[in-house]
Amino acid sequence: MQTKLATSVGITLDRFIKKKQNDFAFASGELSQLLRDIALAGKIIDREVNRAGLINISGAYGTENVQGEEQQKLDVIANIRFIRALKNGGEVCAIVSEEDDEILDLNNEDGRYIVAMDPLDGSSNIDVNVSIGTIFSIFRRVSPVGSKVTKEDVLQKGSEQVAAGYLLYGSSTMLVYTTGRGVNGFTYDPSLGEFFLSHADMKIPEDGKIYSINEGGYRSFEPKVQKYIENCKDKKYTARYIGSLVADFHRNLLKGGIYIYPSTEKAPNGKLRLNYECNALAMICEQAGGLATDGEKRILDIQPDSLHQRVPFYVGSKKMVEDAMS
Ligand code: AHM
Ligand code: MG
Repeated sequence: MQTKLATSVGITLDRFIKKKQNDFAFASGELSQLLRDIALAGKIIDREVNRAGLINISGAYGTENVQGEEQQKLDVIANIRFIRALKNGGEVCAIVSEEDDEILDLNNEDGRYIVAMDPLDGSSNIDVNVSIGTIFSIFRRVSPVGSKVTKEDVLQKGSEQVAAGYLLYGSSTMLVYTTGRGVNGFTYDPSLGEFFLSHADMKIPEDGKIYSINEGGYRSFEPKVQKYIENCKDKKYTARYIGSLVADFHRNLLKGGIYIYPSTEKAPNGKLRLNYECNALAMICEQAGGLATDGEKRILDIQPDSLHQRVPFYVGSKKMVEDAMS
């Protein structure tokens, strides 16, 4: 495994970003600042997530509290926090979010970047105190700076991402990201309010023994998926499924495994969204040496045609994804 805790403790995310700034093709410092904005939003969400257990005291989200104020759901709060952090940062001109039907035009025509995000994924796990995550993709706009944001800006292929990452709110909170030169993971120390480099240059094991799929849908999967599951059982692989994409992905990234959300009878394109769930994890996985496909095509090569488009998703260790495809 690639964990390099001993050598890395002490490097904060800020220092790391600064050190790596010259790696960027456009080293103006804006992308570095944007990554810092995301980390800040992550810290704020971490705080909210850790208070979620107080829900029974302060009133359930979505209901009124004792003062008669509306309690907002945690995923809505996360969305608001992220948008605010990105707006205040000033580098972003538009956001695509799972929480919003339309493109969020920040009316910042000087912003060079587009962010696609799922501010709080796996939110059905909040009430049961199970890990959840934030997923983000960063693109450079294709339209000229100083003009209105266009649909082409926000509907870019995953291969155009300049950076992508996720935050995992688990037993520790982690930020894992790539700018196309490998993957690095940072663990949050809440007592210091800092992320520290804990997983330098992450690599996914080439092969693995964990398969992650909601097997409850078995009868509605295509025969090829059913066959692959049977194959996993024949090989006595381990089944692990949290139902929280970031957590399932992160475990497989560290230990070696495959995550599958296939097409089903009810959902022929699967459940997960290309623009703000699959693209980011596909880029991270490839950068760590793994693969990501929709069953036929490389995820990063799919041209999106709508904001909330869904795709079947097979992601993980290279050999396992290749096996599943054959
Ligand atoms: P969400 O964006 O509504 O939270 O749904 C996405 C989540 C993923 O985190 C998870 O992998 C998947 O849905 C689980 O779906 P299912 O319950 O169908 O297995
Ligand atoms: Mg989601």
